[in-house]
Amino acid sequence: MNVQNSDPCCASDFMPQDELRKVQLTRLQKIVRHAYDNVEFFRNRMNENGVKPEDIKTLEDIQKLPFSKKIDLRDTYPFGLCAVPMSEVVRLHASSGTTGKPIVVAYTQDDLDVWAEVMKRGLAGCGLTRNDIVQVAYGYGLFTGGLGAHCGCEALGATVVPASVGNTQRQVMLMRDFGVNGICCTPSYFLHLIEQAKLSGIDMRDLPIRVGVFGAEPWSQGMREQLEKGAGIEAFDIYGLSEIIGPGVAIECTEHEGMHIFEDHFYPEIIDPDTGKVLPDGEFGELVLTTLSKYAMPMIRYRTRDLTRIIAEPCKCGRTIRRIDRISARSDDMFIIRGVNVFPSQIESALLTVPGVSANYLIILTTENGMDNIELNVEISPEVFSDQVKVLEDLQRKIVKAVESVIGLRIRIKLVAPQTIARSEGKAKRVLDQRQK
Ligand code: DLL
Repeated sequence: MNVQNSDPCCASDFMPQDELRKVQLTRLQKIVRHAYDNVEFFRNRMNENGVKPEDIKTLEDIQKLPFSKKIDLRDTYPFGLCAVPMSEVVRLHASSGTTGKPIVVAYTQDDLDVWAEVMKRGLAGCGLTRNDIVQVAYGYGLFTGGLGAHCGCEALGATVVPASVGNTQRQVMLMRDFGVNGICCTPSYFLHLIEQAKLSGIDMRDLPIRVGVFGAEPWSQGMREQLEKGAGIEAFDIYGLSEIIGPGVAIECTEHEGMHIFEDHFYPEIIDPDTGKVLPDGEFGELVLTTLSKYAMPMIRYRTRDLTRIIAEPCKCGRTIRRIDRISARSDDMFIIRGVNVFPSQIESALLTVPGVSANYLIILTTENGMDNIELNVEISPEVFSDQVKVLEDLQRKIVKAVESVIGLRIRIKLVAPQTIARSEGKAKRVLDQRQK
């Protein structure tokens, strides 16, 4: 049975736009009132900006509200942004963060139901059904990836294999022995699974797996091709962040032309990251999200730091909810080398246009004679590695050229032996910053 047609919760994906806008406005007014009445931080910020919940009369009025940022979650650690008594909170998650304290997020049972609903709608849109067996290889625990995907699979009625991360050989064995059809994990971890399977004599293309739901980190079109070809699957991009709910804020459909954002629960805006000005649909900028139906920890105009654009044109799949483009980068991932702004994701997309190169790479930043320097370490396949020097030099030259054409800088490339760059089980570490601060 087709879940999209039979399930009323998936019908929200196809709601007429004017109806959707009405739902959004009602929910926005309610959540702004809830945040104002119950969270001192939001009340103070709104008072400082001279705006009250009753000033939200149209969706455009959202622009009167102040932004919130990650630092606000840090400053109010752990429960300062909670809008309900702890007796209503049934789950906590946390995002590790690279420095200092983690940020904590809380959910009521209704919030968890919304999360499971959006994940279910998303997985159904990837063509998964209750007849599928889905392995969840995102980390379970404080990270939202594992449990978020897990509850979505259960809501869909699929059979979940809660493998979590790690023990790669066992993951491959489970995939083979259980006849797994779908997998949820980071794209870099799936690449690792394909490699490990190959080392133990298993070709993933021979297994029943047909759908991969990959997210939690940026990944390029080149990476998609490697995953799809390497495992004989269809790969779907899924986006989300702990502060908003976890995975399931937006996800691709089978058209693969951007990710449908579950607008009835998360209200998107794109702003110019420097001025804070709201940009029209279609223009690239920073994604700002407002949770419309999350009550334990509502987020009002949360600046995600993720760079993308809204695609408002109707999708061929018939869903009326708008799309966001692939997350091209996080504004705080950017580094400046010799005066040029560079994003790791630009390097990945350039690198993977070169045939014979794997998506295992590491960008190393150092300081040489007081100047910032960049070196790209690229792992190559065993066949290429044993080739003549001339072949390797040729490959190196091609990479230099491909990267230069995208970032405008000639950078040093080092080809390294197979299996020498550390694999990650969760989000891949693409940049090693050894610069003297
Ligand atoms: O990574 C939630 C998640 C889990 C999403 C599993 C998808 C799948 P955080 O640890 O809070 O939550 O990290 C959120 O990861 O702001 C983006 O910068 C990045 N990110 C998440 N999904 C994508 C994606 C989870 N599909 C941060 N493409 C976000 C690019 C992504 N970046």
